[in-house]
Amino acid sequence: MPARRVLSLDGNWNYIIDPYENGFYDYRREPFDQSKSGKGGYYDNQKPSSKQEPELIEYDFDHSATLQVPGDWNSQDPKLLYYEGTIWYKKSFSLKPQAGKRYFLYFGAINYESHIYLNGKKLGMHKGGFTPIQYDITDRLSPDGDNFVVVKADNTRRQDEVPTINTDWWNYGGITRSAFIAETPETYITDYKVQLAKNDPNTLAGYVQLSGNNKAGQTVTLDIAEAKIRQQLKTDAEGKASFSVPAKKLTRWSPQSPKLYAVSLSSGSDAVQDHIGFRSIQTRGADVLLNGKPTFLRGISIHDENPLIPGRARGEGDLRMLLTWAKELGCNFVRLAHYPHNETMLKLADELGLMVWAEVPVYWTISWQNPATYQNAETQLSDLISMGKNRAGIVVWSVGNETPLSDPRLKFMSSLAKKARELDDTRLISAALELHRDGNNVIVDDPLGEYLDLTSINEYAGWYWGGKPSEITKYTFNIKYNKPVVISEFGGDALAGYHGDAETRWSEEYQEALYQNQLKMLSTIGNLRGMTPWILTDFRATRRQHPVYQNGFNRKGLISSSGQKKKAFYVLQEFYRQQAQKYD
Ligand code: GCB
Repeated sequence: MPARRVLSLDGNWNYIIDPYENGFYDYRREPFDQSKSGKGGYYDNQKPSSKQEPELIEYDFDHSATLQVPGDWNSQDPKLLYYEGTIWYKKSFSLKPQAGKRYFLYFGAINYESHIYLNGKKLGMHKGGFTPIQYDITDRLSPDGDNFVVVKADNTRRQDEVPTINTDWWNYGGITRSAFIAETPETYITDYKVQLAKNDPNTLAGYVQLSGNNKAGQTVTLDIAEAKIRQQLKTDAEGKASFSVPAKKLTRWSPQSPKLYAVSLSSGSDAVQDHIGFRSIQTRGADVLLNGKPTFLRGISIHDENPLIPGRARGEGDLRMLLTWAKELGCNFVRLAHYPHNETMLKLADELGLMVWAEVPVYWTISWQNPATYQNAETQLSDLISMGKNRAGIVVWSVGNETPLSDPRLKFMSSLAKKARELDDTRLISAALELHRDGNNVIVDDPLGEYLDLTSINEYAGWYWGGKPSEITKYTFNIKYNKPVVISEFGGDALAGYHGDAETRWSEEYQEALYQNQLKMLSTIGNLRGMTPWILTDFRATRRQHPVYQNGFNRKGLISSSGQKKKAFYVLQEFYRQQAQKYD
């Protein structure tokens, strides 16, 4: 519900570090919130009552320190840098509910498992560190206006979760994205989709969904004033109004001209506004067609991290900085790896003219055989698609990254790919695949490729295999599918300011030579239609232990953790300049 924020909950939240989960379990390890009274946990936010003898209460939010929301906890207190476990957050707020209104509590993201309580009562539990959480709290607000919300955030890594225990990024915990309360009328617009129809770029198609007691038989108005589109629709018994409107004259969104239209939807006393772009994306043989015209995806991979903090990006300024760097590199495309990024990021990409590859954290070795793990991945995928479906920039849904071949994995991944297509057949479906080698032959024949629109591989010649950068041009690619090839990763670490020759690992010159030779090698792939090298900026990664060159950072960034551009940045920039000349 970001369109109708009424009360921001961003800012200071009191917090309690609770590695033993004393605020959740009693001394017999039974959860307080499952007990008869439901009481006893930190979510009670209990205070000694003044009249009686002072009760024993062994916590006190109001005298505890504070953390900033949005923001991970790791980067806000040195003792939390490596912390994995539970932290309790509390914020008091005043809001008097008005008759005839509904109220929703919204969190952009909480990593990873969250239990959320309002005024001492549980609203629910959510898993997944990168997707929004929302509860209807209309009947839970206190009539006198004094309220408090308590969140148990737990970033413990577990094998059966999504992602699983092993990743190559920092396990930032906490309420990492904005929190707020939204207010709506009793009957309200809960969802909408306004996009060009599949295979018919001259038609706008979509729906508006109402919720609430009077959702059936209501009039809904779709208004795109600038395009002189105004339609009155009627909702069906389920509160849904679908539409299909001629849209020949709409200016198409593209990176060269990222045209967005002000779209307004209203019904009764409710109204939402959005800025939406319209474009088509398809493949034909080896080509990616944007608005019917072949394009080359000049991309870069990005984590949701501001390397200068360093920590999770905390607001629009951080996100704009990342995308401005991508534009400076000459990109028309970004891979938002390896999990759903902030909704603000998706909107900024629309505004700045960047196509987007959006991904779910099905990364490396997930528990392929566990049905709950699959369900979790599918829910995260559905939430991502739901959040991004009106964004013109998003052209690719990626269902995972570098997942090792096996039958259970193929079943899991192909089911996810089918699900993505079922939820949204107007965008391309992909996944970052692996390769295998036979001599100088690089072979791509992962059977998952059948289910995907692009052939995307992560390929680390010159870093993890293949010898020195100068040796890699001997490799040739043997790719089973006649589809556009978009190389989802290549790269190597370089410590900014460390210089050597082209064979000195960790030096800027090594990374520069690696990019030069990678681009030569990849240019021999006939179907090459894009790439998202790894990665725009250095980022924190626990696996990266070298005390001199890494120091807890993956240094494959083209920009360092202090914002310095490395030599390889300019190699890719020049290559993209040439591609833009050819295609734009
Ligand atoms: C990969 C992963 C990425 C890592 C990168 C690396 O293949 O997809 O998450 O960070 O390699 O640096 O090794």
